[in-house]
Amino acid sequence: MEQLDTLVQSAAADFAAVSEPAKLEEAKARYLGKEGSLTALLKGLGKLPAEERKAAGVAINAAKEKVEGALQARREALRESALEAQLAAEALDVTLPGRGRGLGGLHPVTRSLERIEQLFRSIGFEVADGPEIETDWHNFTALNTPEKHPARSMHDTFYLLSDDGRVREDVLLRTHTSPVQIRAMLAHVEKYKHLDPMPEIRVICPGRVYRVDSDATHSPMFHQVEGLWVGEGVSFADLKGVVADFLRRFFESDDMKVRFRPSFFPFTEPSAEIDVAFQSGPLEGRWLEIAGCGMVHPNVLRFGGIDPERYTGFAFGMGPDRLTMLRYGIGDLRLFFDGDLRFLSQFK
Ligand code: 2U9
Repeated sequence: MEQLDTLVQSAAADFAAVSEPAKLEEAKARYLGKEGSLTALLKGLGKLPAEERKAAGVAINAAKEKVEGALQARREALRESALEAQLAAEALDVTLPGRGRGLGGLHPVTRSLERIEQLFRSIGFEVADGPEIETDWHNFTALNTPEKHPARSMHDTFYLLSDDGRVREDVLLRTHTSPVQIRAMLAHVEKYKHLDPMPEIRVICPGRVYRVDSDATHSPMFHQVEGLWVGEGVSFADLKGVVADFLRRFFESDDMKVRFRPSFFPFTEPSAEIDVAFQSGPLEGRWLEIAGCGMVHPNVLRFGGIDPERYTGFAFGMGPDRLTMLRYGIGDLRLFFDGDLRFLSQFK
């Protein structure tokens, strides 16, 4: 009997000592398994003298029941503590503040475009847009670009395909936003043909343009803003004033130097490149080419339905991608179009 009490105590202690269900089952086997000590005692009953057998059987079975009871109690205790641990691990603190969705922001080039539009609106310009798929007439012919000009080649311009898969020569992805200005002139003339003199045209055309070109400073899709001011007596002096004033306001740099260098474009005559030099900062003193401009060529005015003997106008074109790179000190144009949030989120 004493031996049985010790065995029951030892089993209870073994069960209490384990904290994993698998180990508990191993401990159980040591007492109740095929080779277990209680099982061995039960097997040995047959060898006892008949008069002892009954009492011993009762005692061993009582001990077995106690061991089984202790085992069951430990199983339940382990199951409960596992459940408690799980509940504690999965607990939600509903009083914590929400994580929120994170605020988006405007793309740096969009910010520049909005800034450019705002600055030109402040001096009486309207903002116009037009199709990105253009006709060869609006994109080249009306802009005085000769039939064999290299800009028209498939090397430089994306042409569209016809239904039978052949390259069409009359429809293309616009290579500049100039066709929007042609459309603006034609619409303006149509609208005001009964007025003499015709009201002035003052318009800027921001948007996406496409050329066959791709490296660190060229992307097959990029942005342009072109401007046009047509009226009686509009001169190159007006052009210089408007553009230089715009650039100084855009870069928030009153003392920025601006110079006009003679150049050539088919759609303007005379034509000029516009360079700027900052008086401070990392690019201090270096002349940077930033835009092109000129007096609208008489042929182009005529294509727009305007009499070049009576009206004159100036036009300019610039790349907001490049303006944005300069404004923020960005070295690689491709960062604008990769969609990498590590770059973009800096502009929020
Ligand atoms: C009409 C008449 C004239 C627009 C012009 C430029 C000069 C020019 C480039 C600057 C950098 C394009 O973005 S860029 O790659 N543009 O140099 N653009 S004059 O002249 C026009 C436009 C429309 C009807």
